[in-house]
Amino acid sequence: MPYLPAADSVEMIVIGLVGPSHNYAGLSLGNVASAHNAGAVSNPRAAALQSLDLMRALLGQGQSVGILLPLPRPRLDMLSACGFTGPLPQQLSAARAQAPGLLAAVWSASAMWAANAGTVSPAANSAHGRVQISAANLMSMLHRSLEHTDTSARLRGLFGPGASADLHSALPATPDLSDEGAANHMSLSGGPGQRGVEVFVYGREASAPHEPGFPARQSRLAGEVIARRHGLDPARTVHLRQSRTAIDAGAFHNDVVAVSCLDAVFYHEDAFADGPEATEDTLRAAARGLFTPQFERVNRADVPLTDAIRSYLFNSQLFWRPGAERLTLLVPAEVHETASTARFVAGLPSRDGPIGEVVTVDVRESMRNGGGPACLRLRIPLTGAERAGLNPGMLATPERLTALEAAITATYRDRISPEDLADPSLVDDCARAVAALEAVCGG
Ligand code: SUG
Repeated sequence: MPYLPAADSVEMIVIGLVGPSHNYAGLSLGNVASAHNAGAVSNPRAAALQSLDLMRALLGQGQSVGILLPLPRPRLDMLSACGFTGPLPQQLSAARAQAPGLLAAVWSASAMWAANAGTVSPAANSAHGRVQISAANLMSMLHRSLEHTDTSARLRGLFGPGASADLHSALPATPDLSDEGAANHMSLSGGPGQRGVEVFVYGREASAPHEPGFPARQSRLAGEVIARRHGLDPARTVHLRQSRTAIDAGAFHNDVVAVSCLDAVFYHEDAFADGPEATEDTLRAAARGLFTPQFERVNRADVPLTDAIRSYLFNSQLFWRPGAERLTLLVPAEVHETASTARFVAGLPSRDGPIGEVVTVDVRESMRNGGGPACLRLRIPLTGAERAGLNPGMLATPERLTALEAAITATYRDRISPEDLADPSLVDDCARAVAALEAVCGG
């Protein structure tokens, strides 16, 4: 049976367009790819063109695609606030000599990972009767904590003046309220736009002593606060803890080991602290009377956790093509380069599960920073009327993507090395590139 959308609901997939300062600074402790590629030379032009290819692939699958433009970088105001003042060349070279991590943070193009832009609750789940979006404070990493003000402005631009969603600002930036957005959130339902269950995934309790191992970024309290603010029904809201095993293996976000769409959860058996049986029971109980969740659970005997994290099997996009009976999994090309995950996806459509089709994309530049297809997107469920109110310039069409491609080819550099972050001419180049993109999309 195909899924039945309520109120002509469609899911808009907002894709982060990689910015012109994309680089490999190794800023994210606990993110294995970020650490591994620290200091490598990036190719921002190739990275941005890969985001356009991702958008084209989704359009080709009948999806509605929104564009999240890159943020202006570097944040020179932040350098000044940290005492690096004076003429630009001096400001940059002093920061490079005295605080290279801070310099890299103000240049980071990390806003490309739209899954961390915020947490989205469908209108059907909210007592407020409108789509709810809370910007994420991303306070656990300095470079990411600089995103939410500008990202919020981009989201307001997407919705336009008569916004059909409630856009909430980020929670106060304190460890007890550390929030990573949709990367640690799953929204389950029996069909697009239908009332469902929201799952917040946390790595630690607020104010608990720091555990040894990689940082647990999300606090439980942050999920509880967002659920309350979004007007969610506590009986249909679940808080799950990430397993320490998954975090220490490199699952710095839950979406590295689990992804969901509609009634389906595709996940690794080591993802959650409660273990797979109890986790599935919890989700079934929360969904009772609304829908029956389907689970595509991957056992470590078939795919060891290290292979899942190296290949980013679960950081795939899982979506529904209108009219289809089963879901489509859009995987990063790296999935085919690890034997266990290649074998698993080859056999996936013939399993009797919720996923009927696998398609592949190349987002290698983002992957080398630890950002796969699921990281690059934020899903926003909207009715047809809500979608009609969006700023049309921010919606992907073949023509707009062609215009963006021309702007990227004309303005983006094709290499950035760590030394380039002290180059004043890169400041101008990046400003020109972002302005060219804004001109295509109307700001
Ligand atoms: O926060 N990488 C990002 C990757 C975010 C992926 N998003 C999701 N899982 N939804 C992060 O760790 C790397 C930056 C650097 O190495 O320069 C970085 O920020």
